[in-house]
Amino acid sequence: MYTLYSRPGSGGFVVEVALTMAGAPYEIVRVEKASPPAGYEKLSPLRQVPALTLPDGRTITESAAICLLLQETYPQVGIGPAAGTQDRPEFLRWMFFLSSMLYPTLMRFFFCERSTTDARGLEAVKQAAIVEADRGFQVVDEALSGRDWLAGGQKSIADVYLAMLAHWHPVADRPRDEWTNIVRVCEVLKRDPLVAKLNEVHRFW
Ligand SMILES: N[C@@H](CCC(=O)N[C@@H](CS)C(=O)NCC(=O)O)C(=O)O
Repeated sequence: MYTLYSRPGSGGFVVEVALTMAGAPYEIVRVEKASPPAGYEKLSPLRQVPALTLPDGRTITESAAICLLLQETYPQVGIGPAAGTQDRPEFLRWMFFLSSMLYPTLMRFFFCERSTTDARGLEAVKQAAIVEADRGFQVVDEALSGRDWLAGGQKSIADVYLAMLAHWHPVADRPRDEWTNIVRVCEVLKRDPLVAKLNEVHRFW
């Protein structure tokens, strides 16, 4: 049994999609931002979600690492291309681009007070975060030009990860209209029954 620490609208969404694709047994512990469970920092030192307790009792954080681990554990369910296959390098590239470039840039907007000691500088931090996030989304949008999915010919958890991040965009709460390729991928994912079902709780769209 896996235990997923999460809350609606958070990065726990992409892990929940991966666990559900895998058909893995899991329970969800809801972690409120303002009041995480006592001792939660022992599981997630930054007190962030998602965190995943594995069947052997260890807990790991980092959404991309968790998704890659689930892909390795359940290689046949379409979470992503397996190690050694043609599409694996792109899968890894985009998983890390999303988690190491776009995710923290978006969080810089929402937690702007962590990026300056100058209270008068908060708005500038937010505006710079939007510009930088837009730069990242533009890169992804161009990469999707002429192709259906981020990693090769098949949908993967990287596409779900992208849709989640795109709906955190602080200006529109959705991908900007000009990112037509990202919008297209999101529209297809919205019709995916599994993604749509989990979105009923997470409400990204
Ligand atoms: N690098 C982490 C980032 C996780 C993260 O920033 N989670 C947000 C929710 S989407 C959070 O819990 N923020 C609360 C905080 O940072 O205090 C990951 O990829 O899992």
